Amino acid sequence: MAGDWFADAVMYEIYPQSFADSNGDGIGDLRGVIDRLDHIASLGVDVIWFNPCFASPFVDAGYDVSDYLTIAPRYGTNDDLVELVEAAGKRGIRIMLDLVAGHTSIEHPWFRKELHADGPDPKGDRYIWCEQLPASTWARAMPGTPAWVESPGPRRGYYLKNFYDEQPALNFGWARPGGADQPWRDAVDAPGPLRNRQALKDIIGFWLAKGVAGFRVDMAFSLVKDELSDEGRAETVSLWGEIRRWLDDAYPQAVLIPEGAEPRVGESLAFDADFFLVIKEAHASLFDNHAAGILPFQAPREPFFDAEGRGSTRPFLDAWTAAKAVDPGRPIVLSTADHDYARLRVGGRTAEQMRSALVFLFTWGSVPCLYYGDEIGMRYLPDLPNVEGAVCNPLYNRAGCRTPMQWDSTANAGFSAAAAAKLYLPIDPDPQRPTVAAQNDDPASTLNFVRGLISLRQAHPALRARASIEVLSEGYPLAYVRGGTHLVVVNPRREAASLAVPPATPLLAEGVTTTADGLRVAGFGYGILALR
Ligand code: TEU
Ligand code: CA
Repeated sequence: MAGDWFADAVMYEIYPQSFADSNGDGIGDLRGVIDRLDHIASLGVDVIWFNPCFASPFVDAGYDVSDYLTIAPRYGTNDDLVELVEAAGKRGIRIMLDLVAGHTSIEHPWFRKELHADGPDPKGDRYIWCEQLPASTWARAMPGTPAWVESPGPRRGYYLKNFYDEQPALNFGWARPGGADQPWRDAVDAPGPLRNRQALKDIIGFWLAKGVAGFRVDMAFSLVKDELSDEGRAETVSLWGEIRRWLDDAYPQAVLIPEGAEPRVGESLAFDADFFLVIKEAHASLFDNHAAGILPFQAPREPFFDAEGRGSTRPFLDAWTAAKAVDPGRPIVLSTADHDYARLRVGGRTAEQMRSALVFLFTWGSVPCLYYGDEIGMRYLPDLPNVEGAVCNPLYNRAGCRTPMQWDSTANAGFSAAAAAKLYLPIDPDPQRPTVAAQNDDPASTLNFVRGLISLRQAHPALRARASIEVLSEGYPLAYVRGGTHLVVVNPRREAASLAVPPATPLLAEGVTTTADGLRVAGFGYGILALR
């Protein structure tokens, strides 16, 4: 099947601002990544996904694109990207980019042109405009603010946004601005939507031709707008279907992974049912980190990885089952964390506690995605300034999971030669902060634990995404059999637990002892075992 390589992959997410600054301007860049490829290769990962690195005014950290075909000058040039693709390729690592499909920046020339026009473009509007506020309020607009934004002019009226006001929604077709009894305002094959559809293919093709392996697709569900019925959703799915067929033909190895189309733990699955259909046409789907029940943030319940053992795996297992029902063969990406939420090391979580979470993330039947810095246990920093749209939600500051990578004990933790005050975001001020250099030579470090886990996974196909999962115990401890041959147990709470399991030989374990009829797993213990 097209894009088949992906099912066996381990991903690594790089937030480009914060990885490595090669020219001392205080912001990470592509040359910095090229210089650090040996570290990434040492992890054993197969593919790097970058958050958007295209020209942008960076109101939302680059998720507000002003030119899809040009690397942002702060990160380098298109040639640097090609050099990165080649240098990574030599180490067996592919490069994936982030496709912001549903909206642009207000500074994109497409938007500037429509803003400065007297009225609709005779060739079809690329954005969604209305003269009077429609009855529908588009309740799903993010981040919880009105979806229609009053035009600053000269053009009068309102435009529809996708996220921040500075991110106008692209027009892929939109329905019934006046209410359910009104006709579609722009069918999906109206001139504006057709122009955007072609542009989307052109952008995808442009980067794939440069050797990129695929895209994580930002808000893939958001293309066709109709909050009043499932219709817009169905139209969005068929639009992705068209792109998928074109891709299978032109670039059969390329993958598209939509974000935001997965069932969300804590939200009703009925609500999600039509929502995640978008993944029908994709190569994989992406569960966000708290979907794993790992992180305390935004979960309306205690996470499963809780020292007191107050959580449950049930919401996660339900969401997993629902997503798998759409297509059992399609891989699901589970991340240690990402640029939108907390880190794996949040609150008081210790290295010991992180290890059981990491065992779960790297042996569940998913494609793991390691968020840069999680391999050394960088912590989530509360109370950081609101940089580049980090605060989008009164509950939460995204800057805390976006701080610069901690390489060594030199100035700025080796991230940048700039004066500390010039850094895009501050380095974790904790003098005990973990670094790559310190952990490299420590066999007991989180870094070497992650390396060991990835190499174990690569050595045993039963631990990878394609092999079956049979859950033996869904509470504390969590226990499951992979591929009929490997047993995994994780006990993320403080209290020890026992369970009856078939005889097995440990491959990697901590705090696991054999009892008459099974295993005793100490608090925070884990084991990956070969069934005998
Ligand atoms: O996020 C979309 C999304 O679903 C957000 O609501 C997410 O849940 C939120 O950031 C939680 O704090 C994507 C990107 O991941 C995000 O960084 C962008 O800001 C957003 O799209 C707009 O492009
Ligand atoms: Ca730089």
